[in-house]
Amino acid sequence: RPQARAESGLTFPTGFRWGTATAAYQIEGAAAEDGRTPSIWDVFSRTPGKVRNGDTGDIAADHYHRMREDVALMRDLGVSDYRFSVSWSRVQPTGRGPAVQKGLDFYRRLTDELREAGIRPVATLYHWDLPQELEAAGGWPHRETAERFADYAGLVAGALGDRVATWTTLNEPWCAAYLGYASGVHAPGRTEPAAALRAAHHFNLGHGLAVRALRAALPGPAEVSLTLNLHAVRPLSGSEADRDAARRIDALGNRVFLDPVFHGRLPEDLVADTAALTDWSFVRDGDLAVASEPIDSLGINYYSPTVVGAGVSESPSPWPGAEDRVRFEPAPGPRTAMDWPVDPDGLYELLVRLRDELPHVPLVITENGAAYDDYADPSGAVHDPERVAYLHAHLAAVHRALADGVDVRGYFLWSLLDNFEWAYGYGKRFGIVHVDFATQRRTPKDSARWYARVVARNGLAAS
Ligand code: PNW
Repeated sequence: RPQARAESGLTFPTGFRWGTATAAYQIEGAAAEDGRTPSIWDVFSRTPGKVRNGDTGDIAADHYHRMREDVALMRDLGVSDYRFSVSWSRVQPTGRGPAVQKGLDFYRRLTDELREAGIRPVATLYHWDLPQELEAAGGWPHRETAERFADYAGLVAGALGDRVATWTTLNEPWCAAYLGYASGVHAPGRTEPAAALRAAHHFNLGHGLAVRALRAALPGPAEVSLTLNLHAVRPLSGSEADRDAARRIDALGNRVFLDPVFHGRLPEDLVADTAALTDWSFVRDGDLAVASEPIDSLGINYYSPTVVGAGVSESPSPWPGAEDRVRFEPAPGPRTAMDWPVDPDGLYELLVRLRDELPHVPLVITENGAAYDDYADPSGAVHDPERVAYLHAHLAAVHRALADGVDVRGYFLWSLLDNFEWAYGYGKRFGIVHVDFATQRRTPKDSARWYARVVARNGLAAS
């Protein structure tokens, strides 16, 4: 598929999808408008001490009221696709029962606007904002949440089915299960490692049930997908102990989702590693057949690799059962403002692994990007040279993977706008468009102009 490496730079395959990505709670604001009720992130962010600076998504980037302006920004970028998420609390406030028409109307207007701009809508059904009433009933460790998620998926597909090009069930169930229920740094802030493993299973189950609900409700064939933040796991050394640490993290971070979803099985080593926490009896007959309902592509979010060795890590840990076995070492080299290492080889390694393990599954990079402080000059122009360098290096890694036969269909840059960066609040800026949160003024950064040129030439200029 990739074209020859031309002297003029790196050209991507014809039809490669270039997009930007956002998520509802991070940009929409309007937290109490048109019938929306609190999600776990509203409750968590209003709990003192949970989010830096006490920031909440109450207003965020006010996208709910500035949607047309934001689509116009994407039209100027020239992107082919836009990945957004649907706020469950906006369309089905209690997580049960009928839809709120005004909530659905927002996404109708958004998808209308996108189609008029010639941009394919890519909708994620769950980007972490569980209706609080479902958390009160037990949240994702509770099996019923998976069933309610499937109902909600069917309801949204019934309303928007004719206007969404790609449906993604879940965004990063690793974060939602382990950061939400084990380390507690994300909503709902619980620190119960056994419950986090139950949550991981119910995410797999909910995904499969939602795939079935989508297929049943959609008017025609559509692309149905799942987005995982897979970990490019590297052992610190070739020692048996370090390699075993890497195997554990690969099981807990990657195969816990990949095996049920693509092979209809649980990793045996994962079950053994976590035996002190659970006997996995919450996995019922037939669940893994549901979880492995066929899908059309796999979305991958990549930011940094994960380097591990034998040792111990902090508690509460986002890795259930691995606290006293595994230590995490930052990869060497430069870091972003999140303190995450810049390591594009990790993305290449991950893509090649997936080519070998899932040769028939088309891949899409559904998130990649970086937080950096940016600099406004006296004219008001916003400069972010480190972000441009980060993006260039990661796209070069994607191109290298394409050249090595990995079936990558598209790339979505995280993120279109500076936004509510979860536990970090508004202090970390991932946008290629700067947002002044006091005035909601949008200013495209240098990286936005750079990305528009990438999209226009379908590739990278010689560096
Ligand atoms: C992803 N971690 O989150 C999310 O999908 C986005 O909503 C988010 O803004 C983006 O990446 C940047 O953070 C992650 O701790 C949050 O490993 C935390 C982790 C990974 C991904």
